[in-house]
Amino acid sequence: MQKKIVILLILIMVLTGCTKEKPSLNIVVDGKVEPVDTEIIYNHKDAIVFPAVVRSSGAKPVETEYKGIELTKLFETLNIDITNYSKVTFNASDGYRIILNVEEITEPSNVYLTFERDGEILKSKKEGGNGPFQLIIRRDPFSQRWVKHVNEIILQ
Ligand SMILES: Nc1nc2c(c(=O)[nH]1)N[C@H]1C(S)=C(S)[C@@H](COP(=O)(O)O)O[C@H]1N2
Ligand SMILES: [Mo]
Repeated sequence: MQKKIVILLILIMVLTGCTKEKPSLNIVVDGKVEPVDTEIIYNHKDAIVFPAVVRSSGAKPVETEYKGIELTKLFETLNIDITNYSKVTFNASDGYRIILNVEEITEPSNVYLTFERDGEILKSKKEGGNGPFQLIIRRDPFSQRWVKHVNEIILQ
């Protein structure tokens, strides 16, 4: 009887472990797909917390705090010189996509890749969240271009 319970518990642990996807992000530079070590994002020394007003359809605007890394700083860490490019495409796992000019990204304190909201790691789409990574454009008060579930960044 006890043995059965132990086996059942192990089975549950294995199954839940398998269904929980690891956050992933790819950067495409010069046509080459480079997976980003997500620990670089989570542990970045320049990650900051900033206030943001979230406007989600069918809900009142909510004042929140996001934590994230300014995109220019992430590119610096990855040794990518963004000034060699003109456009950056952000793709999300649900097919959503936006394209930004490099000038908009290099505007100081504007474009952030975020991973925490109000002190909690962003949940994936599957878990009902906006994450695991969400692009936030702080100078864009309407959040159409705040890309939820970003999983690919293409430099062109
Ligand atoms: N991945 C993804 N990001 C997205 C969207 C989307 O459909 N998918 N919708 C955009 C729009 S139009 C708005 S207003 C905000 C908020 O979307 P929500 O109302 O679905 O929360 O997210 C933006 N980012
Ligand atoms: Mo929207």
